Amino acid sequence: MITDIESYPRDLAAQVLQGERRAIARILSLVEDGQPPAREVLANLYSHTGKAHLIGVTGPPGAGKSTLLLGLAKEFRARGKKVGIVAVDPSSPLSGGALLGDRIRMQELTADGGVFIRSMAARGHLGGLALATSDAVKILDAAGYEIIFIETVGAGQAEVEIASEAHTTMVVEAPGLGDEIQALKSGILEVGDIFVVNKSDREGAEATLSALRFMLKTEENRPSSKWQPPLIKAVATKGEGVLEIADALQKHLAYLKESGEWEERNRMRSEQEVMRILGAELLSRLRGRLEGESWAAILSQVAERKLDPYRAAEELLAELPLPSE
Ligand SMILES: Nc1nc2c(ncn2[C@@H]2O[C@H](COP(=O)(O)OP(=O)(O)OP(=O)(O)O)[C@@H](O)[C@H]2O)c(=O)[nH]1
Ligand SMILES: [Mg+2]
Repeated sequence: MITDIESYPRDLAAQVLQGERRAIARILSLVEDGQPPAREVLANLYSHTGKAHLIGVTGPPGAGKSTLLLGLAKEFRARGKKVGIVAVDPSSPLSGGALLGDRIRMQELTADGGVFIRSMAARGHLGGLALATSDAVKILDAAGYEIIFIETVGAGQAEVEIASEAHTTMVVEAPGLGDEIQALKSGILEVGDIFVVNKSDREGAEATLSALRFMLKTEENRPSSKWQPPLIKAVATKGEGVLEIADALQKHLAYLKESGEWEERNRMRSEQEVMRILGAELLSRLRGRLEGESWAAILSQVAERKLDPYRAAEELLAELPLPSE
């Protein structure tokens, strides 16, 4: 029982470090709601993070990402790893929307405590979903989950950003999504480390495979890296391809460590995170300084075309005690 308010964040952090599931769930909710004690707890956990292999999983809605992740979680359990899954604002949340069969499989998986699955929203988090997600990942990392999957839907800018937070990015495609593949070109192709064509039991799988293979061969789509992203065929519902994907993930981890990219990606992630927090904090403090009315007044002047947005930003910035440029 926790009674002392002062020591609450420390106690909660200690329980998370022990891997206590109820404490993990509690702090995850505090993070989502943007509750102040969350920062205290995170501060106590931070030095214990940095061990987990973070894997971003992205792709169009319904491609089979969640189904694939349940299979991968089971496979990595068999390989002796603890697995965390964070589903970011999913259109079909793992808990509520998942099919009955999936729910039963989920319960089997999480029963021994070796798998932790959580859907994230960002109800009150200052920095939005991206920051809430990286907080959630840190919590699971500190709690001893060695492999953490971060599932995002789509291939837009936000998803690319969240995916690039990870050490390894896995792109899951499915047949019959020709237009999606075109959209892939614009971002995810550059950040993808492993490509999966799921639903290979469906018509059109070969066409999707060769389209992707062709795009991956086109050198200008890829950054200069020694890693050649594998393209793997899968049928998540039958567990086909899961072994190959698990092997590819472990191979990529080994590559990152050997090449020094592990440290490089970690440094980049830390920098991005601090910048995000700084941006969110500055904005929130600025809003706190201004009367609600003057903020609204300036914004309506912009809407009425009486003030241009750059000058509006200048006027708002003038409220902060910073030397202006
Ligand atoms: N035929 C076939 N169906 C599959 C396969 N993998 C998944 N499905 C089905 O496709 C549907 C969507 O699967 P999910 O795993 O929820 O897909 P998702 O990408 O996580 O979906 P969102 O999170 O909503 O974007 C479910 O009905 C799955 O049973 C597959 O390999 N073959
Ligand atoms: Mg899903």
